[in-house]
Amino acid sequence: MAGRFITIEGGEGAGKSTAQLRLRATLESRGISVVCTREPGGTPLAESIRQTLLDVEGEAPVEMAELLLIFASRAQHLAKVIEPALAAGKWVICDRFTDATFAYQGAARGLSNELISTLERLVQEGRQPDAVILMDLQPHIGMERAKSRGALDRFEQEQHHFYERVRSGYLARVHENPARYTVIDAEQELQSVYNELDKLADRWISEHDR
Ligand code: T5A
Repeated sequence: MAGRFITIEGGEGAGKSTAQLRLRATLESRGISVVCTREPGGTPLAESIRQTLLDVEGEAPVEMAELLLIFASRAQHLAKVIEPALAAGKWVICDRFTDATFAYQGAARGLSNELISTLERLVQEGRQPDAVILMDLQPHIGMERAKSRGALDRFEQEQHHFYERVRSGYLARVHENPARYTVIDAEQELQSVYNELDKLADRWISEHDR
């Protein structure tokens, strides 16, 4: 049976990695083989691109270079990790994917959706997530969480309005295609978030078994 491709999205410190760990534990406890990965990153080459993108010391890429680096890392990640895992029947849970590109490079940096869609078609060749979870919260709450963890990366040093545009960009995508997304209120206490994730995992498993 083919695998399932699930992506987790949201602003800085929204709880994506925490949600990924919970989903993994829940799915594995039901006997599902899970691969957890992230973007940018997921392979040695893609992780080195991630380093370049997040580095606060080096030369900052211009918007177009940033976009192309993200899609270069995505091409590598798809070919080396995501597609082989899905072909082997595994469930792939990816911390961020192309919705992040529309939110960050599109809505926040101002590059056009048309340009991003063109690269999406070229690089992904039709591959889309089977489900997207959006961890939604007010940006200042996410930034407080991110700051409490230590040094901030290049994206975490943007101004407040940048994160507001990221959030609006995500919510606009949900509005355009609600069936694709499950929006989770990421301001809730962690146990409530876990309860929602567990219910979601149950639903996916029953859909998959049909
Ligand atoms: N990027 C990425 C683009 O610009 N374009 C793209 O196409 C892609 C793919 C790095 C950057 O890359 C950019 C955007 C990003 O800035 P990243 O490392 O995935 O991507 O981004 P971050 O958001 O910085 O990841 P974080 O690891 O900081 O945040 P998470 O994973 O959302 O949050 P998490 O789970 O680590 O939680 C943060 C803290 O909050 C606590 C956790 O315990 C942790 O301490 N927490 C909660 N506390 C209270 N209540 C809750 N409900 C909580 N949930 C979590």
